[in-house]
Amino acid sequence: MTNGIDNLLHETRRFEPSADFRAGAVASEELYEEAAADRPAFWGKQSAELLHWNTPFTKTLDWSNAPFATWFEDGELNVAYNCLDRHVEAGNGDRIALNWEGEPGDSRTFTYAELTTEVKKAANTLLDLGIGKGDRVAIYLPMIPEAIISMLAVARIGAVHSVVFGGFSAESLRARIDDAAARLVITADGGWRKGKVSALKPAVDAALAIDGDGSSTVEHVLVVQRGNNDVEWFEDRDLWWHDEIGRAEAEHVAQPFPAETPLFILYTSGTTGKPKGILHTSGGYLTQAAFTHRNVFDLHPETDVYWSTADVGWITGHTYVVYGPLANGATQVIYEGTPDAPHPGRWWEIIQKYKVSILYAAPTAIRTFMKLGRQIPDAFDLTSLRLLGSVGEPINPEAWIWYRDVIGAGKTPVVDTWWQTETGAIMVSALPGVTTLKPGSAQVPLPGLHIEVLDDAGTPVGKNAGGLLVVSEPWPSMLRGIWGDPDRYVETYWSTFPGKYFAGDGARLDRDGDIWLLGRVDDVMNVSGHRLSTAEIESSLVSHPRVAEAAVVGAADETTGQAVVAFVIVRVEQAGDLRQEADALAAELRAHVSSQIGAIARPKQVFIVAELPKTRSGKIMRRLLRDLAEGREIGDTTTLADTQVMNIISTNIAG
Ligand code: 6R9
Repeated sequence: MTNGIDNLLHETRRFEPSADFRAGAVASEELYEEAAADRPAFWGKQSAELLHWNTPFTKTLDWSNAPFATWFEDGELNVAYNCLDRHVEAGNGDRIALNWEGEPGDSRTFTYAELTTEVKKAANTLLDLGIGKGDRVAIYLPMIPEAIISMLAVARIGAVHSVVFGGFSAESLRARIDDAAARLVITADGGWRKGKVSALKPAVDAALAIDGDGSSTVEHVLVVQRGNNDVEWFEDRDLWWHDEIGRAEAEHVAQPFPAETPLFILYTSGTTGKPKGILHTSGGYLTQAAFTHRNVFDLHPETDVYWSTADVGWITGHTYVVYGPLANGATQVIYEGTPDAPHPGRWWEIIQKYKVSILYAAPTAIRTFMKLGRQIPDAFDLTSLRLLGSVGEPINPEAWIWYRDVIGAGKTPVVDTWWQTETGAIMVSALPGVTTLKPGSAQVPLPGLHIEVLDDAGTPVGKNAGGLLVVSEPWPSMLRGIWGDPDRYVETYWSTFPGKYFAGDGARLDRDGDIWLLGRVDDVMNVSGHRLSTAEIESSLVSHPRVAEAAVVGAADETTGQAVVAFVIVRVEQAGDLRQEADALAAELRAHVSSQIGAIARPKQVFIVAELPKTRSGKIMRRLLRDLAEGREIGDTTTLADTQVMNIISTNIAG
């Protein structure tokens, strides 16, 4: 047995593109050939075709100061103009840009012309507040149109946004404000979540009061009225969005900026230490955002209705809610609230209402819906869907199949897209209409990218072997650094394998050379000297008909080094009387894994639980489960979406 992933690699289901899909597909086989001939030239061609450059670039990649890259350096463009005005000028001003759905059921629609006007007014407001090129603006908003308007307004004037997810605490917000020295915070009184208003402004007030002497870099707080909850008001600092926008000029001419102008900072947690401010710039980022959004999602902007369920607080919200779709002139849906408010069919109701044709969501959501049962989506008309995407974690083959069968009527392609905050845009994915799909595998690097799997010595592993995922050549939307910390950038990403970008993910190539992601390398277990991946055992558990979701950790074990410990959520429709049967089910699941993968992978313990600890972006925090499995005090839970979850799990296990 080699390294344990064989179970996943024995997945034999294959889905060829249908003739219809192939005939109408945006992507084509030729893209790979073209890109292979000359990568930088390929990206230059894509950029010139997909974007409007006020000053065309004459250079593509400059890697002479590696690992600090520039792309299209002597070109000039305006990112917001590319996402807005040019569509209006091309005669598409009446096309809907945003269909926004509030959690309580209110809705707002913006055409491209209307969105352009709103962004112009917001840009003028920022200028009136003294914000200019290079200044940092923190955005701490719910999923409301103003979040997108703010980001584009900041981009339009050459300033830099730092979006902080609305679920983060005052402390986290303050740390991010300080690190970027933000001059302005854009927030809301509150937003709707799980059926009630969740206040936001108090967190901003608290964040700015943390040092007690008001000495933060923030000069103003611009407040959108959304929750209508009472808020404290600081006269010389706070301004209502509607007052300022109400008196702003509606005309603003976008000025071009050099391609390497910083566009945004987005903080992401490292394994240890303070969050890293990942820096992205303009021309290269927008090129790959637009290219991937068009080709991976097979976007036909005249007819498609696209919905990415991500919050703008995450990279997926930046690239695939704001910049990619709008650069491509897409019509999209955005939704303020949680999937279960006010009822568990809310997502499917939204798809039915807006006739969504392309859905981009996370495996954690899909597995949650699996757990609730297909009767919920089956009650809605989902026939408008023609393409499904997945991002954020490995998607187990069973969840992939469920997604295609239940949500996609057994017909839609499912694209599993691997990428990171740092990569800025999708890196590994099938191309719909071109690639034969394999459930559970992210499959192939996109055209124009060079991705390898290396062993510890830095040698490419070849087919049918596992190792570490690297990006071997610079790419247009790559991070340009860590804000204020160039050494940490070099150390974190470029020193494991000199000259190559170390992603921190384990991966394996199958017999065809397709890529299977195995999770972060810190999730790899070592049981009696065998390397086992959490993803593989989790997939085996999820393939059991009674299991909806599973998380596996390696817990320290005196004899085997580590032992496999599994936490399992049972499907609701098959729950039965769990109290009585938990032991029997645990035994059955241990045997199931053993027969599917081998005795070495058999979990030492299986706990049936009601919840799993997840970050706000839906990634399972295995570190906390490891604490539990090893009988330690549970570590820092502040980044959990629901900080009570660990108590619930501890109680489940004790009971
Ligand atoms: C886009 C995003 C990045 C980490 C990444 C990996 C995991 C993302 C994945 C995936 C397997 C996929 N990840 N997509 N693992 N298959 N399709 O999620 O960015 O929040 O920075 O997380 O997420 O472990 O390294 P980010």
